[in-house]
Amino acid sequence: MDWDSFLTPYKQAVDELKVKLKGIREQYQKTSLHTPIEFVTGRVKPISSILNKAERKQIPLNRLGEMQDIGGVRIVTQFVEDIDKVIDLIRSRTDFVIVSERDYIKEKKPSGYRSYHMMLQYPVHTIKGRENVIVELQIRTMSMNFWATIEHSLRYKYSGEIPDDINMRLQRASEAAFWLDEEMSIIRDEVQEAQRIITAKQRQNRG
Ligand code: 0O2
Repeated sequence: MDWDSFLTPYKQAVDELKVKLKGIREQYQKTSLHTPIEFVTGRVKPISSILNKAERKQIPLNRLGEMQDIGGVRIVTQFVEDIDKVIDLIRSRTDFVIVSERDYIKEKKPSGYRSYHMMLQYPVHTIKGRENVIVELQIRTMSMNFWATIEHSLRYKYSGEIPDDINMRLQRASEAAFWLDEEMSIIRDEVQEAQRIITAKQRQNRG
């Protein structure tokens, strides 16, 4: 298996998408608008993880292109409402095709995992010509990301067999993360409302 030539288009796709998505954030930062993108990360799945997953999902090596998260990009937002804004921004793009979407926020995974996933078919131009690769875009809040990052490293530590008591605590932590997202949105709405009242009063006093 020539891993280098197999993974090169994925690396290019991830790198290009990161630049483009960070560009959106920078454009927002130049305005007075709230930026729906807090930060962007991306990675190409390590070969050992590709092989593990291929074995788990019984994908033969000559069909690895079917694995949809070899290239992965993540957008992390401050608020849950920002996720819808980001989804709209992604849907309006013409430089890639959205192949499928999975809403693990409306329906969280049994583990407690919440995130919005979009599978993008992204064209890269290599010296061998144009090639379409699938990149998994994950969109989640900072709170969802906090939970998923810790749960992911625990799952790795316990080789996928997380003890029942830890699993239960992770479920509770997932509910706490959900509550935190809701609370932060309410606080933001109240601050914005207070700001509107203050601005309106200032205008009245001036006029
Ligand atoms: P990595 O590279 O280590 O992040 P499935 O078999 O249904 O669980 P599938 O069909 O491959 O997974 O697709 P799905 O559900 O979109 O999951 C792909 C990626 O989503 C995972 O990659 C994780 O990054 C994330 N994810 C999905 N479920 C969970 C979860 O319960 N907890 C956490 N922390 N992340 C999750 P990998 O395979 O873990 O690889």
